[in-house]
Amino acid sequence: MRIAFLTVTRSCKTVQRLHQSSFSSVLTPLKHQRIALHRLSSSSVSQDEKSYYITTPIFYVNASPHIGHLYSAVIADCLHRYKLLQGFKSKFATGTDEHGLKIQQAAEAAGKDPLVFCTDVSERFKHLFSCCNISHTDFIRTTEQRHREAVEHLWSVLWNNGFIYKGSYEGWYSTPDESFLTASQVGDALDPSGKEIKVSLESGHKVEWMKEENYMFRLSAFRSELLDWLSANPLAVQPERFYQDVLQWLQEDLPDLSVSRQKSRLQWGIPVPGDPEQTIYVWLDALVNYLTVAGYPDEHSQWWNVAHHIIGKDILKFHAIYWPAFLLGAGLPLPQTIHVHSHWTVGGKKMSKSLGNVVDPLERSQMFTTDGMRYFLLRQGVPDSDCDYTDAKVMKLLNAELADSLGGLLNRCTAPALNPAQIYPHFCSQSFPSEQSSGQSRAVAEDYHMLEAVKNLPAVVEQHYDTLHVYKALEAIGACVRQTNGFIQRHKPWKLDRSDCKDQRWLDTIIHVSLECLRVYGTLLQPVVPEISNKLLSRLGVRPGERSWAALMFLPKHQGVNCPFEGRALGSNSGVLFSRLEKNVDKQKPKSSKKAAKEV
Ligand code: ME8
Repeated sequence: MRIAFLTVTRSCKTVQRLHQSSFSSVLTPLKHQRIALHRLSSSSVSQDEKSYYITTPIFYVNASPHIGHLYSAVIADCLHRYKLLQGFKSKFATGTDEHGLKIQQAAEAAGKDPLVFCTDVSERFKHLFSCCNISHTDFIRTTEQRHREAVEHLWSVLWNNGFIYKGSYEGWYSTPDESFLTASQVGDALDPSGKEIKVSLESGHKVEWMKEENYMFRLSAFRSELLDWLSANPLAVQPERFYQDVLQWLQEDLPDLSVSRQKSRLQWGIPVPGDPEQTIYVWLDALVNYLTVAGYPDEHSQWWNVAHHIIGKDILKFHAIYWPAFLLGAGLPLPQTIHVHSHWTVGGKKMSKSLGNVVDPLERSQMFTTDGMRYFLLRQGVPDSDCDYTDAKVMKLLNAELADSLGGLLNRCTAPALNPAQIYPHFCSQSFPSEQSSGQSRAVAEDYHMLEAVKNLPAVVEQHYDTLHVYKALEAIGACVRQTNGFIQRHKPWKLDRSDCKDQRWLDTIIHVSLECLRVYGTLLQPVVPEISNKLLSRLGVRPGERSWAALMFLPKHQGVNCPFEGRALGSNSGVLFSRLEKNVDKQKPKSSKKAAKEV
C-alpha cells in the first residue's frame, strides 16, 4: 500500500457549527486533551449511573434477517429489560446499515431504486424484531437525515483536528465485508468455476485490487492511545479472548485507513462535506449511528457516556480499533464495553445462501414460539465459542426446561387437587423453621440447601446477566427449578392427609415455598422470556409493581418479615405455561406438560 500526502484546502458545510480551532499536526497537545476528556467521561459515569445505553450492530440490508441477527438483538433486548428491572433508565438502539457498495450492488441486481430496496429489507428487520418482542427504543436507518447530519459533523471535527488528509489508497478491498485489507490478510483460492482468486483470510470473501485517490484517516497515530485505553480498561472488550485478539492486532501493522471512495465508484452514501466527488466510507458512516441515536451532534453525553455495544466477532476490529480511534480523534469518550459474541453455524457450517442452510428466525419463532426461540438462543448461545443450530436441539431443550421442568412445577403448585382454594397458601414456621432443627420440623437438609440456592440465585443471575453470560444465568435458574421439583417430589404433598391439621399446614408450607421459588424464577426470567414470565407471575398473582429486582426478597417469612402474597388469591389460569413441542411441530396441537399429567 502506498500513501501519498497531498495538501488540500476545502470548505466544509458543517464547519461553521463548530466552536473549535483547526489543528493540523499538533498531535501531542491533542493527545492530552483527549485523555483528559476520556477521564472526564469515566468520572461522569458515576454522576449518572442510573442510565444505560445498549446498541446492536446495525444490519446490512442486502439480505433478509437470519438467526444470527436475531441473536444479537435478543442479547441486547435481554440486557435492556434487565437494566429496566433494576431501575435504570435504559436506551436500546438497533437498526439498518443502508449505504455502501454492497447495498448499491444489491439494489442494482434487484433492479430497484436503492432507497426503495433498503426500505423493503429494513421493514423486514423491524417486523422480525416486533414479532420477537425486541423492545428497542430507537430503530435507526443510516439513510435518515439526522444520521447524515451526525456523520457530516463528525467528519468535520476529524478534519479540523487534523486526522483526515487527502491521499491515495492502493490495496485490496472486500465488498462483502466493506473492508480494506493488507497483503498479509489476503490469500489464494479458487472460485466455483475453478478460477484463481484472492480472498480475505478472515472472512473467506473475494477481494479486489483498487487504486484510488481518496481521504485517509490517521489511524496509525492512535496505536499507543488504544493500548493505553485497553490496559486501563481490561473489561472494555469482553469476553477476555476477544480483548486479547484486539491487543494482538495492535501489535501488528496499523496503516492509515481510507475513509472515502470516489463517487464514480460509490454513489450510494453520504458525500464528503465540501467534496461531492467523494463518498464517505460506509464503516465510518455506520459506526456513527451509535452517536446519532445518543443525540449527536446536539446534547448526547447523557447517553454517550454510558454506551455499551453488542457485536458479533466478525466486526470486532471495526468496533475495537477503528471506532475508538475515530472517537479519540474527535475528542469524544469511548464506549464503556464492547460485548462480543460468537457465531451460529448450521450443520457445522457457516450459514450461507449458496449452501441453502440459512435459518429463518421468523419461521422458527412461529414454530417454537417467540419466547421459545429467545430462550433457546440465550440458553444455548455461548459468547466465547460458536454454537451449532438444529431444530431437534431446540425441541429437546424447550421440552425439557420450559414445558416439563418449569411448566411442571407451576402445574403442581396450582393444580386444584393440591391447591383447591387457588391461593398463595400460608407458611408454617413450625413445619419449616428458619434453622434446621428437630421438634415439629418436617424439612430435611436438602430442603435447606434448596432455600440457600434460591436465596443466592438473584446475585448469581445478576453477575451472569451483567457479563452477558446469559446461558450461565439460565443454567443456574434451571438447576434451582430442578431442586424445587425435587423438594415436591421428596415430600409428596399429594399423599398427605388433609383431614389432619398438621399435615394440612405442612402441605400449605410446601406449596408456599414452591410458589416463592417460582416467583423468584419468574422475576429473574423476565429479560429472557417476557411472555412466559408474565404468564407465570400473573398466575401467581404477582402484580406488575411487584416484579422488579428490588422486590426479589425470597421467603420473607423465614426472615421474620411479613409475606405480602400469603393468603392472596392466585391469578386466573390462562393455560399451560409452555406447550410441549412434538415432531412436525408446526402441524401439532399444543399438549399439556408431561409431569403435570403424570403426577398431580
Ligand atoms: O456487519 N451468528 O452487518 P451484518 C451470530 N452493517 N451472529 C451473527 C451471525 C451469526 N452467524 N451473522 C451475523 C454488518 N451476526 C454491519 C455492522 S455496525 C456499526 C455495522 C450478527 O448485517 C452479529 O452481530 O453483516 C454480526 O456482528 C452482525 O450480525 C453482522 O451483521
